[in-house]
Amino acid sequence: MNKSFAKPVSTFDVANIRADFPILARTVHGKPLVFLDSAASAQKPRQVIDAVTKVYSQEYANVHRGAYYLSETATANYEAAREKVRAFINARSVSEIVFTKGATEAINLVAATYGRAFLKAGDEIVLTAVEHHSNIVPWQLLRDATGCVLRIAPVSPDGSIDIAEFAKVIGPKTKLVAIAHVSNVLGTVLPVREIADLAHAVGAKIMLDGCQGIVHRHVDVQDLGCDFYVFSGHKLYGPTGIGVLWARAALLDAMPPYQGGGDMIDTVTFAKTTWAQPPAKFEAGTPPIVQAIGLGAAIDYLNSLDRIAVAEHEDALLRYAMTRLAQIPGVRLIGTAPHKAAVQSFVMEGAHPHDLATVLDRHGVCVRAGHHCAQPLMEALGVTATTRASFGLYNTMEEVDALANALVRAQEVLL
Ligand code: C6P
Repeated sequence: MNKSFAKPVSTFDVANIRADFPILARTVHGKPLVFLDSAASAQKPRQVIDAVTKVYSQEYANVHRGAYYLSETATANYEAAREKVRAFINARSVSEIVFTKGATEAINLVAATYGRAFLKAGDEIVLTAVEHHSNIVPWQLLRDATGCVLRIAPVSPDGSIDIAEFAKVIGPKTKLVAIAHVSNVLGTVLPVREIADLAHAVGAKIMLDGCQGIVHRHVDVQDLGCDFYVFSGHKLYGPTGIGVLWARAALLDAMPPYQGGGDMIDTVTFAKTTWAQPPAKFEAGTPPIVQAIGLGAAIDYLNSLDRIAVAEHEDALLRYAMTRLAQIPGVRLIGTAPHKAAVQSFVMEGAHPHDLATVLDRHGVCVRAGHHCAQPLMEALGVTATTRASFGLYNTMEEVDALANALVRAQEVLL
């Protein structure tokens, strides 16, 4: 390693944190695991693994259906998880928290219910060029069904969203703005509060895709001024198969159900069915019980930490990574906006991102390569693919060094 790199010292006790994540102790291809793909899915702390094991081994039953002790316990734990989510994002009421199987399902829910009920031909939905496919395709399905129009706010070459450019695509026909809180490819933190004000000024609603945002930023849905906020549990150190849709109570009241089935009804006859109140109205069938409880455990875990120190640690990792990567000849950083969370894409001259990721893997370094489910963004940036390193609270400066060193070694192999 080049000794001239001044490695920042973090006061955050990352060694203690790492001890909570059993998988980080393993090796890959005989090398210590360097996991730099948390934006795709984060690793799980022992506290979450234990909570899930405890439910399955001692407290498991279906929820909202049984009059017996185990079912009542499972129901209480499931609903306690809802309250944990409510408090975590400062929603006004638990009835505003809908459990889904992930952010993707939550966005589809909003498009299929709010969208179909309240948008008509000619109405406009504003997205940005940085969106993940999960925040593009559901709106295209809605466009094809209703004749509404998609308008796209551009991304600047550094990966930022210019508020003046954004203002140009919002107008009297805008009914909905649906944007990422934080870009999964670039790490850009979008100016969501300002955009929410622009949306509301023309009477539009705003949905934030918080998949990456909730991991790296404190989220207060009331402060953000949004109308819908969605995220997935698995990126927040919780299990897969659980996501959250938060929406203002009045919106959930007005929206028709998404799916029909058990638990979402008030009364059913063959002639007519009436709906349960939200959130049950949107949770048809047996819900992801254990996954929701696991998400609650992940939130407990995060609440047990100094989240400001966590954010500072992640920001320090990002700054160090940006410095180290930028100093490797032939490496170009993709995404250098002033406001960024701990996600860094890059390209290496002469090396395909997939080949690079494969070589890095041989060094134990896990990164994602490809279009990152954001093909329109790749086109806007003039690249076909990038390699992406994304950092979680358990990553270390030494792992940034491991990435940089492996990249230099990869150059020797690939170029
Ligand atoms: N991005 C990534 O590697 P799901 O798959 O429903 O949990 O999340 C979809 C999604 C939506 N919006 C954003 C901003 C996201 O980052 C993701 C998931 C992962 O970047 C997997 S493609």
